[in-house]
Amino acid sequence: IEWKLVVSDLEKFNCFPENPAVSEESCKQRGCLWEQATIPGVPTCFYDTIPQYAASNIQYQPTGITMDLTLLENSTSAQAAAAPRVVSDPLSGKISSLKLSVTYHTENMLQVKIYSTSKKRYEVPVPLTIPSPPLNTCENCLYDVSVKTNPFGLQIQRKSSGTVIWDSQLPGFTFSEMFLSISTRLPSQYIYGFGETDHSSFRKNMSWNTWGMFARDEPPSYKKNSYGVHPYYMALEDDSNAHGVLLLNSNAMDVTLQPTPALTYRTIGGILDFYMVLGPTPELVTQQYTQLIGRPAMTPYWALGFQLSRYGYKSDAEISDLYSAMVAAEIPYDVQHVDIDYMDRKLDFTLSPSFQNLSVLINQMKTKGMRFLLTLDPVISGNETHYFTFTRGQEDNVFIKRPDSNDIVWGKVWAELPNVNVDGSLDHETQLKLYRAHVAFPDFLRNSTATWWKKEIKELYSNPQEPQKSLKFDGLRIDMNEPSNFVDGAVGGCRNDTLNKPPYMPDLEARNVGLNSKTLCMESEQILPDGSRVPHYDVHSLYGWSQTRPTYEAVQEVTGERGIVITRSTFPSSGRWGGHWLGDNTAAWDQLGKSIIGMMEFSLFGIPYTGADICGFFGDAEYEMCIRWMQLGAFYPFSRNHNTAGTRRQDPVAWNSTFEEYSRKVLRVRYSLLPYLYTLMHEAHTKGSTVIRPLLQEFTEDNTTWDIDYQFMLGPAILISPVLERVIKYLTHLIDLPLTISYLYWKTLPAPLDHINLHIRGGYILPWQEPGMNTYDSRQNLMGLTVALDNDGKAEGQLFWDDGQSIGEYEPPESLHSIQSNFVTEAEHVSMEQKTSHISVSAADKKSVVFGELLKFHLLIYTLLQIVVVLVPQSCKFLSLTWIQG
Ligand code: MIG
Repeated sequence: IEWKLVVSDLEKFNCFPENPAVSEESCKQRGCLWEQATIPGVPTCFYDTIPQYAASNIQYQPTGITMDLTLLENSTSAQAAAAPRVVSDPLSGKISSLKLSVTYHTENMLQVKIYSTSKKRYEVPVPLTIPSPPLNTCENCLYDVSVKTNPFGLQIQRKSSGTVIWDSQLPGFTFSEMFLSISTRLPSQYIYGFGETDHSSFRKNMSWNTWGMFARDEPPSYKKNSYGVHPYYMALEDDSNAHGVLLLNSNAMDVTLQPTPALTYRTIGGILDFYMVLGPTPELVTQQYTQLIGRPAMTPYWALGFQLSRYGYKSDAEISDLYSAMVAAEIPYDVQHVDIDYMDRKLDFTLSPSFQNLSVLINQMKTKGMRFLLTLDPVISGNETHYFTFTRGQEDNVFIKRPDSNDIVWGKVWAELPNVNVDGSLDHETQLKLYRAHVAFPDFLRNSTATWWKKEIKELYSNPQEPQKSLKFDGLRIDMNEPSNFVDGAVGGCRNDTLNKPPYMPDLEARNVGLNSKTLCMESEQILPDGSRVPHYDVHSLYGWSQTRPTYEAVQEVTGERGIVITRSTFPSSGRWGGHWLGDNTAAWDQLGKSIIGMMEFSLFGIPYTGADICGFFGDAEYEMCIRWMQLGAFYPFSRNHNTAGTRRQDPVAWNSTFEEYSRKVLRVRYSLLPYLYTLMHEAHTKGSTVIRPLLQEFTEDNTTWDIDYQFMLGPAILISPVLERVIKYLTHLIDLPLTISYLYWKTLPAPLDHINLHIRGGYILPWQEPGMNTYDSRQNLMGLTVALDNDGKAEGQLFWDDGQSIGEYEPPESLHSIQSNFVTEAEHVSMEQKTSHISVSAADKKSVVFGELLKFHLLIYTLLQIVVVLVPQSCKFLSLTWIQG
């Protein structure tokens, strides 16, 4: 008789994640159960239920719990731990005594930290904002935590509903030197987040899917880990409450989602440090999450203008022609980018002979109100003779070196050798050999590096030797900061197999090569701000994060203005200093929809200033697709048309007059809505609210919105329904549209090629302004409010207005305060602390509303009202108010 333990598929937790085709023998050797699976993805080798750690010394305090976790002597894994390490089993070598602490930080936020006491392990150096003073009682907390001892696990419950949002009383909890794993049950099938990876839907597919996270120069493509790392998800509970969970860990990891519903984290270093926020609404979840990781940077007004870029501009003259053509076609645009083309042989802080007039061009365009963004790569060539950027970096000891040595870890990226004639027809390998320079990677975790980097940026802006070469940029784009490397590891190879090919290799693109694939050797030494030395293995995914802050500070220091930084690689809290473009997408129809999902995810990650390369980066864009993309991209917070070298031009003046007309039309809509968008960015900065808003954030009660990712909202009041497919003249899917959006609502919406469907939600007042050629112009124009009443005849809205570019408190000018206080008499409330004027129109009596002494008007129910406000150019004073009905 053979005894068989019956475990239902849903209760199987993978015991052999490194090999889905594991043999029965190897599985059993590890002490796990084996059964052939019929459903794809269900693990064949899974844990039994024998507990591996026991909790003891459990101390309950008013604001937390502490306990010891001890590896059980008789557990199979303990035997494995004692046994010699066979085939470098990642599950062997468990740490026998751990500590677990639960800290109730606020009524809606708690931390669960599992760490080792015997040996200090690496912890993520990202500063978080823990609200102080600490709680002294958790009576009003939204959550309850209980400890299960046999088997050990934690349960976290939402008090109000009793829903268990976290339950780790599951097999497989492992804490060893280079493999940490924990599983939890989830309260529902509605999980959002985890990045940066290309997802085909906003809601995560729960059918046994694994996603890897490790920063990598990898164009978005299904399931591949790309540029940034965000081990964060938001969950919707079945009754519409929402919560968020961050695993603060920067090591390479993967996460498996299974329909139980449950998830498993597997990371290969650091500790297990979770932060949970309890909402209970999705908007509150993001607000609480950004309170913890830091609120997003305030964008200048111009950064919300349309932007043009491409890789492969041949000269400054080409950009100058483009600008003239845009002006002639009267298409609004604010920001011109220059890619690495402006550099001499792609060396940071140098100027190409073909761009000798760039500085003149920048200065000229700026007199017309335009703005400029330059690209910088992190790497610095070591093959030059008089290249101060490198020599000063050497003097200041900023470059990453091999451990315990003075040898720079050399890589190869774009930078070219001196005196080579670049022949673009050569293949990548030959190019690498023949003309790519050896480059060093600055270690941005060191303060000395930040100081050096700022100085180099300053000289780019104000060139001391050749002042006529100074480039008066307004912001910087930092690329290749995963960091990307064209050789795996280093020139000359890596020297530490354990770190580059760890016992457990997460489900990553690097899987077949090693973690050093397309980046640095994992043993490369980095120095934390506290002076401690860590291998690149631990901090790899923080590289882009660590570059963003010094770059942003440099932009502000040299320009004296608010400025922006756009970074390719991000980590939780990057939004405090930068925005993010969604990377190297493709000129293909399926990418339009994916860009919406990408933006929604970065909304959750606290990085609202995002957008994809409009019309696609790789490949030649097609006419109709590019029009549809211009229409969609006109509602990206970061709205930029950009493509790669060698592809056909796709900017609005590259096609024909119809293309120009349609681009003008939709960009004029964007520009007219900029006061609203700017107010949203300010709310994101001060309150952490989302800008690109999935419908579920606003209509959480209606669970049909929980799966919608082909339409999105801009803040609470505008719904955007783009055309995402070829030759669709009518959208039919708006049947799902929540009924509260009442204006311009039909079941099917005509969608001819010149048209994108927008809805204004009843109950909201939108500030608007006549569009101009750029925001410098538009800000001088007439301003107004569009009032869309709800069914009770009420509407409310907000406007944040300041000079749009100063660093600091972002306060509206005095005059605006005083004028707006006139509204207070009848407005419901105006919150001056928030520096936001809250104009609330109350027309419950359906008669008249008096705005101070300035304005009297009747609100007609079910009518869109336009209130026209005239601003005196520059000074932001209201001159007079009139209103136009209908
Ligand atoms: O290996 O600077 O994502 O926007 O145009 C490609 C050249 C390097 C990648 C960026 C892209 C940029 C390109 N860069």
